[in-house]
Amino acid sequence: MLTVAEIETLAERVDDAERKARAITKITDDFPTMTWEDAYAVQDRLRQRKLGRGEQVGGLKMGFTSLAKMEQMGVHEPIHGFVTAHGRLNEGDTLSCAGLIHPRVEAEIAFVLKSELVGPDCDIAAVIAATDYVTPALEVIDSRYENFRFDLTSVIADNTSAARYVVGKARHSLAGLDRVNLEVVVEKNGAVVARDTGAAVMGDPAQAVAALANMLARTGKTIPAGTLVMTGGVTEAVGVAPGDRLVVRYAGWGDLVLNIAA
Ligand code: OOG
Ligand code: MG
Repeated sequence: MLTVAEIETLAERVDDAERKARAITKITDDFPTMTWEDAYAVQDRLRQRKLGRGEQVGGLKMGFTSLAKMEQMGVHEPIHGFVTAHGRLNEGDTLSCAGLIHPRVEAEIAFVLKSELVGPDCDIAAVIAATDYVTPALEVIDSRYENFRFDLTSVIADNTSAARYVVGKARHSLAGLDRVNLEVVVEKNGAVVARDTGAAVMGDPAQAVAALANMLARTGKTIPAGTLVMTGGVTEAVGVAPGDRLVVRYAGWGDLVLNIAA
C-alpha cells in the first residue's frame, strides 16, 4: 500500500506530465508493488487536483473493453477513469495537438443516463432502463508515459490516458437500435484503418456501462443520473498528427469527423 504522501507525489507527477506535455517513465518502475487500490487512489487525487483548479468532470469512461484495445496495449482487464469538460470538443471542432504528447483517437459509443446506476449487480437491463440516449463519440487519448508503454496500475493512475473527447450531435434512443451489430469504420486521410461492430465492446456496449457501475460499487460509488459514459474504443486506437483528417462512419448514424489542426 502506498502512503498518503506517495499518492500525492504520484498524482503530482502525472498531473505535471500532462500540463507540460512531457512524457515520463511509468510510475510502477519506482513503485513496483503498487496495487489497483493505490492506482485508483492516485487517480482520485488527480481528480481532486483538477477540480481544485476549477475543472469539471464531463463524464466517466471505461477503457480496455474491446479485445482490439487490450491486444494493442498488452493488457487484459477493463479499467475506468473520467474526462474533464476542459477536454470536450463538439462535433465539427478541430483538434489542436498543442499540449498533447502523442495523441491517438478511439471510436466509441457513449451513453447518457437519465437515472442513477448502482452496482454491484448492475446488468444490461438496468442500463437500458437508465439510459436517456446513446451517441457516437471519439476519445483522444494521450498517455503521459513514454511510447504509451505502461501496465494496468500505471495507466489507471494516469486517468486511463484521458485527454480530449468529441461528443456527436446525434442522439439515438436505445429502442429499436441494434447497438451490437452497429458497424463502425475508422478512416484516416481517406483510407480505412480499422473497423468492427458494437459487439466488440464486451459483447454489447451496454455491458461496459454495467461493468462501470459494478467497479464503482467496490468503493461505494454510483453513476449519477445525467452522466455521459464513454464505453471504450471499439477498435484499436489510431495515432494522429497535425493535418490529419479522421472520419468515423457509424452505419445508420452518420459520420463523425475530426480534423487535426495543421
Ligand atoms: C488507455 C485508455 C483506454 C479505451 O477506450 O480503451 C481507453 C490507453 O490505451 O492508453 O480509453
Ligand atoms: Mg477510450
